[in-house]
Amino acid sequence: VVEQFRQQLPGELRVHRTSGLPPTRQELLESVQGAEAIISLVTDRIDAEVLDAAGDQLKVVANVAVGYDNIDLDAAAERNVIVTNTPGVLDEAVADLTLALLLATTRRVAEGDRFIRTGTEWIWSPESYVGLDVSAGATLGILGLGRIGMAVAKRAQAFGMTIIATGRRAHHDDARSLGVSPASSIDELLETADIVSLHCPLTEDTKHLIGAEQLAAMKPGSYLINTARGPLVDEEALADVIDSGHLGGAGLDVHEFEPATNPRLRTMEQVVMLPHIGSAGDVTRDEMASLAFRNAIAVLNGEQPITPVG
Ligand code: 8YV
Repeated sequence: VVEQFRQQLPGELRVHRTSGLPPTRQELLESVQGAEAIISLVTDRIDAEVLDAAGDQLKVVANVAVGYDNIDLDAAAERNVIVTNTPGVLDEAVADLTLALLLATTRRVAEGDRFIRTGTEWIWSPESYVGLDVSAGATLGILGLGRIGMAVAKRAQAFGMTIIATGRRAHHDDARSLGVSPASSIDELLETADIVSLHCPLTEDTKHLIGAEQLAAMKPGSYLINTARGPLVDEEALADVIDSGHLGGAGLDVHEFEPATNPRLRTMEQVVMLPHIGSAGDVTRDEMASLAFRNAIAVLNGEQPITPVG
């Protein structure tokens, strides 16, 4: 995708990720100098210091992600820098991975796989690896029903799940047609759902949205799935509640202190952890990169960006 857009760019294109690793803070500060457009990833913290290091000519930061909690929007607005994201193109891929985690935890897929890899002798038994039958009327609670949540609902509907959701969209007809009923509050959703799946953005208000109190309010034996942002969940509280036997398990694609992962959660059989691969489908990643470049090029050409933030 980078090569495809190189010729269309009005100026020079500098690529600072040749090793595959994110740039260090120093490398980031140096690499943005003089840039008119920055194409950023979630691992790049774009704050006032980075924007100032770029200089007054900077016009746009195009994030290759739907989430933009890595960017200081106020600092960008103060400097008249447009910020764009990549909504829409990754909904299906993230929803697929959400269902993968949902099934991996409830039906103990990763646990069974780990067991087989130990090489231990085993004999089939009707009791072994019994998990939650999601297709037997389990209730899925979608916390923060947006585009991705809707794609999750579409899949859950096919599984015959009862679906409840929070968020404005939960009251819309398109949600109703997917079998989604609005939950009156987060508390009601937590108390009712057999599986709670998080799909809200990370903001100051949603940090630790799921803490000790909320985890205690969840149904005994229920599951938490997070393909949104790690800091939505207080991981130590999650480890405590799984340790206590109150929750059935958790599926986490994202982590509170990425790239670090919680050492307690890592030891728990009921927990499935992935390295933030929600949108890592081959077609999806190209579409995300392409949309970010098209946003940047539009702004550089003096046109309206396709998907501005805000
Ligand atoms: C990406 C994501 O993997 O879109 C997001 O907000 O977290 C993921 O889809 C990541 O942002 C790539 O930069």
